[in-house]
Amino acid sequence: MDEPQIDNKIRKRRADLTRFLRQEAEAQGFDLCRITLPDAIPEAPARLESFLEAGRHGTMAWMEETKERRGDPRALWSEVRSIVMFGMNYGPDEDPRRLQAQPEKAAISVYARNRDYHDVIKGRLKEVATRFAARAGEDVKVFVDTAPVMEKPLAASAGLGWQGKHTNLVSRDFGSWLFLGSLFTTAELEVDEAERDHCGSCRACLDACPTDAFPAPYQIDARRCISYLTIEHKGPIDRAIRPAFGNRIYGCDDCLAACPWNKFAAAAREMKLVAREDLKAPEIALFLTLDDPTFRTYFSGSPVKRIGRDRFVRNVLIAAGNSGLPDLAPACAALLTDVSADVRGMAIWALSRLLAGEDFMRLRAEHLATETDEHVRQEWMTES
Ligand code: B12
Repeated sequence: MDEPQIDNKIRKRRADLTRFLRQEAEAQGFDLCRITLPDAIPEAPARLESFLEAGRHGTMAWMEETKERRGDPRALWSEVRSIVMFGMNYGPDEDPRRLQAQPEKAAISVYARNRDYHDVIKGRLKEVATRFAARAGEDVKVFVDTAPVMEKPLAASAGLGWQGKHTNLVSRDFGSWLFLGSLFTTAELEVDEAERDHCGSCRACLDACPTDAFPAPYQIDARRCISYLTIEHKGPIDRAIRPAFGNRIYGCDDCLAACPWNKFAAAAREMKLVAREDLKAPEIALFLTLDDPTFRTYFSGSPVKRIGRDRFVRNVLIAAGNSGLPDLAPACAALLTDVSADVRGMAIWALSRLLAGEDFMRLRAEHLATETDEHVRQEWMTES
């Protein structure tokens, strides 16, 4: 065969494999599937480095530990030749911010209202990967969220959308409600074009953040993000920021929900990731009574289960404290003797906001003398 014939053969194989891949992605229910190259995000390592240097990752030490691999897909897998990025729309039925007007309810962010999306997406990606590997005779690896892969810049370079000012990927068709996943392969595929930024002068997401977590457009300080504080952060939460949580007990959707591009998500949506009815607007009162076994049963298969009962109840107590509902006080008081210091500490804070001064002081007189944890003692002392 002469040179042009070889070129044609290679081009045809690339086109065939790419078409096959897109068909498989569609069959598995992915809304977007586009391809980029491993060297397509040259600016990402330096941006990741400055994020880490500023300490904006908080206690997520794994981000620092994996930064070389995270910043460069070839450092993660040297043989990778193409990266396929997948997007799945999870747009909600209604604006999740509406729940904020109901102080007796607890707000769980939209992505966590059903099965763990890691499991859902990984299962589907594995299906695509198995069929693709068999067809192409090439190696593949699939990643969702937890691997050291910078999914957002890669998705932007593949043209799924662009990184919005809230730093997440925004799509013209699905707005800000997209989960991402990736397939790395040794196969050569047809590469797609990057999408350009369509945020313009809009700053709705930045202004919507209840805790001012964006030091600048396109940059986040995770340490101030309610998503980080309720999910990733262990231990006590800074007192000054607690009131801004409102009734958000797991994650936060405000920056996503404010995005004007979401109007297309509603139009494009098929009901794929349906929320569990009992997680759409659950009662704070119910969650205050969860012990470890009931928590595990209630959140079986849900991403919420990952944070464990103690951190979860800590978050629920913040919502109780913010509710202004004295009816919740007895359930909070029952947690003053909880085995978890985080729970006891936050129960004190909630009660300081729900009870009259003298009632609070009575509880303090009852519990402070026997309290041994330094943080919890501080909670009692600060409220005096
Ligand atoms: C760590 C992490 C978090 C942290 C930190 C968030 C963050 N923005 O990094 C916390 C716990 C706060 C978090 C929260 C959430 N997360 Co999260 N998270 C991740 C994770 C594991 C890594 C992200 C990362 O690498 N961060 C490091 C920083 C440095 O990277 P970056 O955000 O891309 O930073 C870029 C910008 O700063 C940018 N930049 C800097 N300067 C400038 C200037 C210009 C002009 C431009 C254009 C860009 C730019 O360059 C950097 C590199 O690209 C990814 C999964 C993954 N493996 O990628 C999911 C992921 C980003 N999370 C996701 C989701 C859904 C959420 C939440 C919505 C969950 C919720 N409802 O509570 C919130 C959203 C909060 C927010 N606004 O980001 C999705 C986002 C999907 C999407 N459409 O983009 C991902 C991709 C998971 C997934 N597989 O679907 N998350």
